[in-house]
Amino acid sequence: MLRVNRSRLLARLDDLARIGALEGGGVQRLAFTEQDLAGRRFVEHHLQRMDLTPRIDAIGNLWALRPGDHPDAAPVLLGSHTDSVGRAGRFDGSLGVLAALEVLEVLHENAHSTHRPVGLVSFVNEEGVRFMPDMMGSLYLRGDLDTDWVRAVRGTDGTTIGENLDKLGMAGSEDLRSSSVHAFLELHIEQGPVLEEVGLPVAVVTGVQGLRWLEITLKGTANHAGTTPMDRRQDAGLVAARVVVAMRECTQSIPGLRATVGRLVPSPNLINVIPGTVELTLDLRHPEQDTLDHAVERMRGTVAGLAEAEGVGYDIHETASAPAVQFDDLVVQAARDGAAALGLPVHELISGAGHDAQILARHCPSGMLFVRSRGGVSHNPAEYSSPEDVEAGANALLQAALRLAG
Ligand code: HGY
Ligand code: MN
Ligand code: MN
Repeated sequence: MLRVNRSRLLARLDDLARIGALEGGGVQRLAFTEQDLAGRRFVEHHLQRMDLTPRIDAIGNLWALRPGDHPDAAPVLLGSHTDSVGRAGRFDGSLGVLAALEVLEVLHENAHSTHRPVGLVSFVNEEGVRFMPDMMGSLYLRGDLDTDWVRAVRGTDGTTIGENLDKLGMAGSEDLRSSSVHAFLELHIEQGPVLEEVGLPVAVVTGVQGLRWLEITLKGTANHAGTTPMDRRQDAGLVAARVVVAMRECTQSIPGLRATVGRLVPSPNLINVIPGTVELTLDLRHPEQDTLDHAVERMRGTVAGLAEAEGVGYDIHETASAPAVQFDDLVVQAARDGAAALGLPVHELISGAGHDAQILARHCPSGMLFVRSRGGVSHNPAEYSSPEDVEAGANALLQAALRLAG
């Protein structure tokens, strides 16, 4: 039975973690930066070593196919993303792309033929922390976003994606949006506590919960902290604080809802000035789409009520919406069979984090495999999966891919 080369995969994870390595640990490869491009170039280099042709589309997605016996058969794609959040670990996204590369390497060095082409895809801007929405590369690849719209997106630093693509020379000329795909399978770290709790290394993911992001601007009146009477303030900071509390209370009345205010930026952010404006973000998630939509409507109303009570203006706009999905049984079963072939007991769960597979799922049969995360920690330099678990996950990916590719 074909097996991945564990030391090669671990060495590649080390190599990629050096690209964008931060002082004091962790990695930063924000989308559409030099580090992001260097990460993609690292993968391209290893594809070229196997005589596989990296194809880059207009916003920087990477795609490469290893031919199968039937070249006109729709390919099986494996992959994930190599962009990261601001101070990231070394596994989020990277594991899925490098495990996909490892699968291609094993097929290549064993001259193993498959019925269908097997390919690697590395999606640009999965994290969406600098340019929203997240999962942008897979949304684009599926035809949901057009090129000009993406190029015009302005990031948290004020620049547009187009400016960054052009400055870095990061865009390609391929158009992959009409390419048909037989199945997409993504290996990813769990980023949560479940596998550690059940004591298993690998999970078969049966779906992904829905996600909706709101960006809120509260508009009060900046004023003097000492001279402004308490009953004459339009304090955007007070409203922001009440919104955070209201979010938490909303989760207590809607079981399964996860709500996060990850970004909260007062302005002018000075000790003796009442905040004139506050920018904050709501990240709402739930496995059932209609419950998620209800929670979003409820939070919109709550923000409006809290702002009006303080005479504070507000703008609310949605920056991301990834629907809850159930993965296709074709891919879920291949993942189960792949793990079973290895004698690997697996747990089945729904993903709490958003993933490119969630977007691809409306384009082609898609699915995921998870690898255990120590302490359930992610989006943090302390993110860690053991060499044994990484190997088990990559072998399950290999075996599942062989079943899907025939
Ligand atoms: O936000 C997410 O769930 C993913 O990490 N982009
Ligand atoms: Mn990820
Ligand atoms: Mn992530």
